[in-house]
Amino acid sequence: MSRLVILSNRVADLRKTSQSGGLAVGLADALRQRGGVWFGWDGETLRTQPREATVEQIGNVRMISAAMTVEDYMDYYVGYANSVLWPLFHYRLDLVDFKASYFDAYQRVNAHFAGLVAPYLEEKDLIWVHDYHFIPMANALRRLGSRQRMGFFLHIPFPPPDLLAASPNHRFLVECLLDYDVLGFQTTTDTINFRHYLEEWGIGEVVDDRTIRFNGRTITLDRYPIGIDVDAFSQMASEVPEDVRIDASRRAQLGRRQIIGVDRLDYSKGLPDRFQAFGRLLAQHPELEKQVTFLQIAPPTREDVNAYGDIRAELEGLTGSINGRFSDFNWTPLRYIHRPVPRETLAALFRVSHVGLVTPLRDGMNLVAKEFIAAQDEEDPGVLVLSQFAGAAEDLEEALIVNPYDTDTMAEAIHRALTMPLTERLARHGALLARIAQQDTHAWLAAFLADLEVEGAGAGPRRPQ
Ligand code: GDG
Repeated sequence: MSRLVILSNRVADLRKTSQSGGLAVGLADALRQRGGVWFGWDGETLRTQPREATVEQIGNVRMISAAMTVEDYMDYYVGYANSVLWPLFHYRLDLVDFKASYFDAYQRVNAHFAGLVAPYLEEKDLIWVHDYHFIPMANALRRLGSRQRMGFFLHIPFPPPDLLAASPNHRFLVECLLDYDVLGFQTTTDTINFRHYLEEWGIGEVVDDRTIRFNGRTITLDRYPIGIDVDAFSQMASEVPEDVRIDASRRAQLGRRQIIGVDRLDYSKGLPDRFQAFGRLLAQHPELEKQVTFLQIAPPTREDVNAYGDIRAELEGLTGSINGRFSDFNWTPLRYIHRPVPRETLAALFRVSHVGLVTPLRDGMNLVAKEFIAAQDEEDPGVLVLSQFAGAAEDLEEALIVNPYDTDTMAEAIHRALTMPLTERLARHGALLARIAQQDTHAWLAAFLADLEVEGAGAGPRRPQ
């Protein structure tokens, strides 16, 4: 079995992966099984560029992490990655800030990181690059002479050709993606968008749904829907901590049901529209007074990007106006937590909630949707309300699927979820649970690595260096 080399924006702490998300655990397991390297940014910014990365050997895995300069952080991480690619790939051209200095930094940092990791690569390694921060990584490594098989997985959506074409660097980005041997997307829609782009711009040759020829090489392209470790998460959710249990039983005594939302505070997650839908629900259904509460957990992220400050101010305003209008001395309808919550608490909160709201305006997959399903009590499950624009909606069709821009209909879907009879809840939840168990994190890893490992595929002549 070949060694595995993973490159991702951040590396997880291999000694503490039980505390992190399922993705980190899954990748760490795959690394331990095969041995290899995990490379990423260490989260530090420095005044000057350190020449070397920090290397730590943990069992058969070498963890390599590197700092970046303040300038690179501002132009590459805050700039190109999160003020150009993130909004562009989430269909938000209005928020994109194209700057030549951002694009320069993107290429510079990828080349620099490639130089740091290259000395640790072995000839037979499989190299797996993750996400939009590192699109040019294969190109940068190939320039340094790396000939290993390389795969790329995009965790976020791939936009339609016309949207992508708004970027001055669209051709560069796509040609960099074609430097990989395996290209993985979350959904069928993403793979269609990618193939359409190639056809419209006359780049390469689309041989069939899974195969592209480019510069004499063969590239495998597919959807690999990411999942969670269903058993581990439902086990965690069933161990409800004391404070969550007390809170839930107090609510039960009052006959009050809980709606829950958990998202990084990101404009792609559709939080203002969701808050408005909750306000609409209370206005349209006065009988719900004191019968329902909505708990939104939205920890801060990427606070150095301007658009994230705007969304925070908007949500604080909406929370105040909804609570000001509907609260009573013994009822606060909307509780909004702008801090991270421990994973164990989250899992238990999902379990004691009756409705899960996952209503992004655009999302690669959305793991919260899958975590909510896994956390439910199988005999008395809650209901998932899911945006049609989350990648997860492609497979989770038994959720109540909503258009997050349509607040009236979203409010009605929440009402339907709150009043759904047990038999319907059981039928929907059973189907959803089976689906997420089938498409779990192990299936995702196995499918991607099987394509990356295929002997001979993509081994045609490389692009001239
Ligand atoms: C990207 C793509 C794709 C959230 N708040 C807390 C917390 N979380 C955890 C959730 C979940 C994870 O963070 C978020 O994952 P999502 O998939 O929902 O969204 P992104 O962060 O945007 O992830 C997405 C994903 O990559 C994987 O490919 O699905 O589409 O955008 O696990 O539970 N965890 C803790 N405290 C919090 O307050 N502990």
